Amino acid sequence: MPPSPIDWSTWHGEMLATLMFVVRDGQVLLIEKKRGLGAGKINGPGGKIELGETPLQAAIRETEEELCITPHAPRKLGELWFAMSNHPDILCHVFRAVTFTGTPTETEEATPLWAALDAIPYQRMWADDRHWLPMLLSQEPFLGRFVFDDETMLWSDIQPGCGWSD
Ligand code: 8DG
Repeated sequence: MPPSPIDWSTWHGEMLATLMFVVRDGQVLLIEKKRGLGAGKINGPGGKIELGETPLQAAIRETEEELCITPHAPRKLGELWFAMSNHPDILCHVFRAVTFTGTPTETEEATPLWAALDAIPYQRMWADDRHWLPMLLSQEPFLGRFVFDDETMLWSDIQPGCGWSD
């Protein structure tokens, strides 16, 4: 990978967002996203952090809104820093949970989809996901930084994280 086109020391996320991955019985709960950034792709539930919310609160709310389930005791395992060409830059907090209440249900925003941990549909996901989702699934903290031109990943770097607080 060439040197970063971005000076990350002065970078900041203009939009703050979350992702939530529920892992149970050898499967991970994903969504087919129906609208917003990344519509048509497969992802974890998530979205923008609203004013006054913590990342953890936002991650739980978005999962409730998109899938009608409440994840329990999610643990933050990563941050994703996205420098984007055609969208405000995004700082995304990534959580993992192993229990939840409710039944994953299709909503206007998302269709639920359980994927086996050895058959994750990376070809239908954002290009960076194959680089960090395995770390999240095996509970290794990470910091991923990415430069995108539209939906093309131009640069990427993943570092092991030092452990995150929520
Ligand atoms: P909402 O807050 O109104 O529910 O949704 P929104 O305004 O449509 O926000 P959003 O489009 O859902 O926010 C973008 C979501 O996509 C957010 O959860 C972060 C996530 N996301 C990116 N880039 C990437 C990526 O490269 N990989 C993955 N897995 N997720 C990404 O923005």
